[in-house]
Amino acid sequence: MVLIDGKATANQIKNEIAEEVKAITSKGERAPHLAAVLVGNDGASLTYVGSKVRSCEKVGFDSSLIRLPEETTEQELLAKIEELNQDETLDGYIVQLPLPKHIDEEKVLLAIDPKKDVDGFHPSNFGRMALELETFIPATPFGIMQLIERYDIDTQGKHVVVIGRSHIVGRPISILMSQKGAYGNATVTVAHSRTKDLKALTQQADIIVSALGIPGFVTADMVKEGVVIIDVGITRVEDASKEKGYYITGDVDFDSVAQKASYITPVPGGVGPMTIAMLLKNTLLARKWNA
Ligand code: BQF
Repeated sequence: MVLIDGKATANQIKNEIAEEVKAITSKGERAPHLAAVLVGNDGASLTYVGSKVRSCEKVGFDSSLIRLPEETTEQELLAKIEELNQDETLDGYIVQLPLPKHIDEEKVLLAIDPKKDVDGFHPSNFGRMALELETFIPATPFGIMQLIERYDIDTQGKHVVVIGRSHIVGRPISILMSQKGAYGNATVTVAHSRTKDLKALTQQADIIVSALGIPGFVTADMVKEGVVIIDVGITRVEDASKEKGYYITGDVDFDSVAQKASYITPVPGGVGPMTIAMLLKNTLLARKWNA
């Protein structure tokens, strides 16, 4: 069994990005600049944007964290987005999800200039991805593809079962893995809450990508010997004995499934850190494409 070390791979990618930043700034050009908009005070969201900002500093990017109060109206947020679209010192930005319930997420994503949409969530970027045009690939699926590539996992003609059809993970990874290419050409099944007999599907799977958010959902009896496991689930479980008052865990019953797997990603330290690294990668691409 090979443990896929997302943390080490993400650090390697960050080091590669830092080298590119040095090459840019040594020419006298400004460093890439990423901004993040956070509406409200959700604890997990604060953690996520915090690590995005810290990662920017680590690779030599400029970063801006724009915090807006929970009560911010949709109109006020759209005005801020218009401002960011016009800001020529900014290469890319993200709006941290989820947004408060009184704000229409779809409207907000549509307002982001696709050229600055480093999360790749704008419909035109999603469409470009589906059509294999140059674009920003959403950070989590981009990170999964990088792990598959850097661990040289064979996907040709393999059966991939994706559990979950979210716009951010399940749907895009299903598209990417079925595309032509060295780390594509897979046959992909997208399973979801209405899927009948999921176990019969996962038992057939060469590769399982689980993006569900239910701890321990994928158990050893559901997988075959030699399976590749990509665990995208991130659930916070309250635990007073932990320093932070919680621990994070994935969708996969790691200890039992690892015994049958050829490759497996841990949680934490698997796909999560890659998400941050690929956001930086997209910002560097924005810097290049918009120059
Ligand atoms: C790790 C996210 C759900 C909803 C909105 C490292 C992250 C997570 C885990 C991280 C996520 C999840 C992010 C680990 C960003 C991934 O060591 O396992 C990093 O920061 N993520 C987000 O910005 O918004 C989310 C999940």
